[in-house]
Amino acid sequence: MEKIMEKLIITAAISGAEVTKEHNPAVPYTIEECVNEAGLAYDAGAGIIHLHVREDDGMPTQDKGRFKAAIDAIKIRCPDVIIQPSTGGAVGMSNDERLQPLELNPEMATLDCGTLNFGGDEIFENTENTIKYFAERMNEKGIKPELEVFDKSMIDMALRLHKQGYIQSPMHFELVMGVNGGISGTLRDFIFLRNSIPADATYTVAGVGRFEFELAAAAIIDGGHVRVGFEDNIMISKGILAKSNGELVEKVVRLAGEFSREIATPGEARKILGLKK
Ligand code: KMH
Ligand code: ZN
Repeated sequence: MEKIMEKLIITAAISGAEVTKEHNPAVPYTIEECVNEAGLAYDAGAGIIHLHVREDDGMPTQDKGRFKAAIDAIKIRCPDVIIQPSTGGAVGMSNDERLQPLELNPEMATLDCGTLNFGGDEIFENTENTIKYFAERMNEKGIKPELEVFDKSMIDMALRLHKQGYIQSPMHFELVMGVNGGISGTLRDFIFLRNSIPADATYTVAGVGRFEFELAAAAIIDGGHVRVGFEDNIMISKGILAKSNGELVEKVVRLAGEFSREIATPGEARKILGLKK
């Protein structure tokens, strides 16, 4: 029997912690720039804003006050959008530093499910105990984790922690593919990952760099969900910088239209993901 496809949830990862204005001048640093980029992505069809924040000079921070300022301002511009703060932060931050945005009681937040090389000498560290600690903090507050996996082993870790009661069903995975140090962004590996998650789980795919739109198309066809944004990719097409996160979201909306996949509003995204609000 043919599976009924849910509407497509588009997440915009508007800034990240690694990409800078030197890579693309439209990468947002100030609160005003964040609001503008979130707003353009929302207008184009994004239901979720995956949020990292920075100081005005571009330095990544997990400061609770800075997150509050950004979230409050984004909510004025995009009243119903789902704001999903990062608990990954930037490489080298301590666990408690990374966890600060949870104090603001967001509906969702990322939960990174393993350690990986992050290019050069950088290691993005998430030990088993760190993942358990983060999951417990989210459970206490009823915050839905988006399970960020950069490799197949991280899906296995999430499934083990699910069995142990740290992570509840239905699980929602973020398949981040093409990071230097993680799984590749090939179609073969996409199929491998998506076939490795439970049948009642949902997923969003985030293809890094040139993989962004190929994997978006694959997820649109497969019934999955899509993340785009400057955190993952700064190009609208080969050699051409995207003018905004909104332009990246518009391209996903066009692709979805070609396959008659409707776009979920934030309210519909909440229902699909089982968010409480
Ligand atoms: N910036 C990376 C080290 C997340 O948002 O949870 C971690 C990251 C994952 O971006
Ligand atoms: Zn992130």
